[in-house]
Amino acid sequence: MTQPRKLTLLPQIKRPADVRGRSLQELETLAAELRQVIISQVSQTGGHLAPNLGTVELTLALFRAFDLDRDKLIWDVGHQAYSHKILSGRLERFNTLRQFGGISGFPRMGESPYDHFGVGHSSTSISAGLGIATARELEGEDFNVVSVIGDGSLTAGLAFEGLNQAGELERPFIVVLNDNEMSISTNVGALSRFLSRTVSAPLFVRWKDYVERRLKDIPGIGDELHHWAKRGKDSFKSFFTPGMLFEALRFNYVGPIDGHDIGALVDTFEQVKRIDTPVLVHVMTKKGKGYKPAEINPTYFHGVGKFMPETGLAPKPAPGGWASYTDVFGSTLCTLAQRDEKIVAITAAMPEGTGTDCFRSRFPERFHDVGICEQHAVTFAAGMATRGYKPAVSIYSTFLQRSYDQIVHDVCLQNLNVNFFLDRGGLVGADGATHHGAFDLSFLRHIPNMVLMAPKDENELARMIATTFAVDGPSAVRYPRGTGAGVAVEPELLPLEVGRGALERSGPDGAILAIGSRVLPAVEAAMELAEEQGPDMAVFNARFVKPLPVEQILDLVTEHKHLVIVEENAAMGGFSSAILEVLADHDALDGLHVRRLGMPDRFVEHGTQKELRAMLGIDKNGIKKTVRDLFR
Ligand SMILES: Cc1ncc(C[n+]2csc(CCOP(=O)(O)OP(=O)(O)O)c2C)c(N)n1
Repeated sequence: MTQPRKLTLLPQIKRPADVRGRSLQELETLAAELRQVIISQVSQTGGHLAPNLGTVELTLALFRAFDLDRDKLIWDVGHQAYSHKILSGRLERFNTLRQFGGISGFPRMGESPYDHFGVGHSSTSISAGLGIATARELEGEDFNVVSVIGDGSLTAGLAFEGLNQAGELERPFIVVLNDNEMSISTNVGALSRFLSRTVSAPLFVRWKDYVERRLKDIPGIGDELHHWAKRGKDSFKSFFTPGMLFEALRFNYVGPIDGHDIGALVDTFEQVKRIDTPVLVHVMTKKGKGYKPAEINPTYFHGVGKFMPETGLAPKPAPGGWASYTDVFGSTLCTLAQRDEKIVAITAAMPEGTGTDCFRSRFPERFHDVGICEQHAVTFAAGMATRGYKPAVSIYSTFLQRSYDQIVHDVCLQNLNVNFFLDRGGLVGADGATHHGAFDLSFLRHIPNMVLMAPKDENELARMIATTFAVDGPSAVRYPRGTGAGVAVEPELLPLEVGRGALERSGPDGAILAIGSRVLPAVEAAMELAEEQGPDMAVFNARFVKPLPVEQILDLVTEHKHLVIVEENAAMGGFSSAILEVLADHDALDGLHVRRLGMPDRFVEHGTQKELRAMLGIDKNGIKKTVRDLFR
């Protein structure tokens, strides 16, 4: 990257209207300045880089062609909307991106009047946009609705459900397909092959150019024929291009258009906003555009931590850094799959994020990336399980929310041996409210047949993974984002006894009952309290949220009347609720003094995991404070 230049035009853009009327040259300058700001900011704080570099020109063209004080622009996932944020009055706050108290990494209603729909999870823009367009008709209003969606996000059923309804309703509605042939990794599936094959087919491109040129050359009638051929181009194209698919869904198809040619984009949007039926504009972009390291490795730079802008390299890791939970999961799964050929791995477009990329390399024939299709992933796994396979379904906690009915109806009701691995259980940090894994303990624990676990460290995670395959039925392990305590994984990978926890520490005054990522902070809290002559607390690691270690818990409360229960999940309906239910059912609540620590009944915003845990009082200091308060 060249030395940062002083921004000239960008600071003049205080609102979307300031982009309207700008010349092509000014738009090119704005594109360069946007890229400079985005690269510089993301290099300092981390964030989504490659998707945002790919949408700079697209965003400028949309802001130039549409009147965003009237028209509604809806982004999908929202991980490509940094230019949108900057151009809609957030340049000055952009240095607070994804930080505690700062602006979100995704569009958020409430953050700006130009964010018309909050996002973070994929494939919602078409349904949301169509809803807005439908409300517009009912109110007799007049504005354009533009939904932008990526080719990866288009693989989800939800996107097609939206297209299906839009085509039938025949309302004015513009969908922009931002096609970079990538999801986080290379996009997968037949649709993706269809989009890229037909667009780039050299035969089609040459044939189209040839026909157009020859028609023009015919003396006398050439121009007219050319005009008619152009008019018929949509139907002509539909035999060869993705237009075929979208026109079958009753969309007018326009494209493919070079998504980095601002002039062509502006012209196209100026035309399509006059069409009063659904239109799909197919735009080809390059992920990471304009920053070589991101163009070369768009998967790494999809969502990236701090890096050095000159080289794209990450700063040197601190010495002694240990493996992440994701890595432990990936390598343990591979070890177990080596021993048992019935184990297969399934991911929904996130091989790298879930750590299943190593499984992909070692057992390619047993690895399935199904696209951003969490619902399908679960029912697909259920189908494999009916034939004796042992699927490992690895999906971030927050995205598994999409699959609730499939887990209940297709897996648990039939008691199938499907094993769920929920990375990012609990607070995820900078991605914020849309991405925290706040609810998994609550939404999995009440489903019959499910076995549900959360590890305190890396070795316990590895043993829990082994336990899932030893259990003949559905099971789930949820584990946090990031690294653990640096505990070595024992090679035996012995399964745990189902429904049994472990007493981590004895203490006469009371008990802290903890699960997963909160066990070790609870132990530290108890040790420090004892050293400080405070209450001397036992710490019980439940390991299983379902089945709960009922006998052990009942034994604990015969000895201890002061309890603190702590989890990194919504306190409502989670681990502590489960314990209170058991105590009530056994008439064991009498004389107990209980405090529950967990995530509150409100959405938690972004910040570092450390900041958020401290804010919620579920870190070591928060646990100590609650224990002390309990004895006041
Ligand atoms: C339901 C859901 N599953 C998974 C993700 C994680 N995710 C974020 S962006 C992304 C890829 C999106 O691909 P595409 O729409 O083509 O956008 P691109 O990043 O290529 O610009 C994925 C899988 C998500 N945000 N939501």
